[in-house]
Amino acid sequence: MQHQFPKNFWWGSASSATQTEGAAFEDGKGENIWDHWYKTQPNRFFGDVSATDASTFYQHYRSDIALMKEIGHNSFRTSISWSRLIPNGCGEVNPKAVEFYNNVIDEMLAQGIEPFINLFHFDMPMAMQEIGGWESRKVVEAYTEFAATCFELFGDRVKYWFTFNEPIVPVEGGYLYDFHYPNVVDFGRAVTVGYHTMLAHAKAVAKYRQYQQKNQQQEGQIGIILNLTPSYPRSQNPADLKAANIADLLFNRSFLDPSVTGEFPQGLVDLLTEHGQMPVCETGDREIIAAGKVDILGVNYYQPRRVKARLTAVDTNGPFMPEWFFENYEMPGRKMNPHRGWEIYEKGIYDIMTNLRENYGNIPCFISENGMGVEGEDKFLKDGQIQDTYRIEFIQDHLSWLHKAIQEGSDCRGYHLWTFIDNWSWNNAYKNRYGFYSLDLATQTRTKKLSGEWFAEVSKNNGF
Ligand code: BGP
Repeated sequence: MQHQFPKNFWWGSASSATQTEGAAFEDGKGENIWDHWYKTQPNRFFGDVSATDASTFYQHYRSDIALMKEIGHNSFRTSISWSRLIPNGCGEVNPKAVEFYNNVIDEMLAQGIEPFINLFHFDMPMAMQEIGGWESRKVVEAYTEFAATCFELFGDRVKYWFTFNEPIVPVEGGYLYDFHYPNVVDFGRAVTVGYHTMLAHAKAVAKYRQYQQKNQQQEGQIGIILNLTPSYPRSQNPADLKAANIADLLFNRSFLDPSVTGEFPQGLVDLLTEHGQMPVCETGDREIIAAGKVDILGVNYYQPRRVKARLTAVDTNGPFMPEWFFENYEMPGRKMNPHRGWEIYEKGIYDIMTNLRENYGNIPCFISENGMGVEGEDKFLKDGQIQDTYRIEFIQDHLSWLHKAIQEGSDCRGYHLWTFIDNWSWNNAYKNRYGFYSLDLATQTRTKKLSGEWFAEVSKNNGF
């Protein structure tokens, strides 16, 4: 065995409620922004496919959990749909949802699979969006109550909680780059959304601390899941370094620093102040954020961000955007995933771990998403099975770098692939397939890919 991982390493995968449950309009679930947006603009979704039916986890959770076990999962992350649990975002709790999530959690535990539960994966209840979404402090309060409700209902069994998955993505998608509802392009509003998300995170952490005290639950942990895409400068030229530093401040450190150290980076505050983009901060916010430090960090990593100093002058008539400070850089000869159009840079995972070890007190962490999307994966079908050797290689190469980081002292406790069964993915719907199991959309049949068989061995041997 070349790569032996630490004892009790978490082997599993990740998904989210909206992307897997389906039953979007059943059993009292309220509408979320995805249900709403699809109704108004179905063409914004690949193949006009909505999340309404997703991959039917709502019906098939029991057999799906058995499939997890079959390929060696000892842990699995999904989320609780806010609009399923509390259809209007605040107020009444939906008993059918309580029953469903109880069943899922109990079944996972019965199968020896540790549930990792996330509270927000891009799926704002529509009733909350209508009153301003993350631009509104009322929504921050509603989310905090939703989180507290989840701790009360499920905290006796769930020991790993996460407040948000990739909180920067709704900021980018919904308020800067037009790939999430509400399709706003406004930097100031984007900053407010990010700031309020961070407040909501910290308030949920505070609720969990209260819950722990009240119930003497010492062993539970709460964290956040961040997509820590490293920003690599084109060169060591000071202008390129500055460009990379600003991209890092805006897209990584905006959430990483407050989650781990309890404070926003001064460089970010200076940048926003200089450009008149600071959000409205209220008295007491700083203390709330300082108390929101996490126990554990989930790290999502798919591809690096490469940037260079801008080559052209900014058009000051256009909206103020992050790209005023940098341009994306296409490094010649970069290794690509030709099936998804993303760069593959395995060492990125090691660089993230090193950064966390050296600059963030070696916070306990795990890889909460990593994976390889493949469009048209059917072309690799042979004898009824997807022969995804490219995915095995992809995982192996990333795990090798992760292993090296662990050997050098990084406190990384697990690896979750995105994803378990090919699932629905926001704008891309079923375009890119990521799962250990392939999904036949017409029949909902799940079939183990070669990577699923391979992963079962890795988990059994705790390495490869
Ligand atoms: C991550 C998200 C997941 C999933 C994944 C794949 O950023 O957390 O929810 O969507 O990306 O994305 P895609 O299908 O667009 O390749």
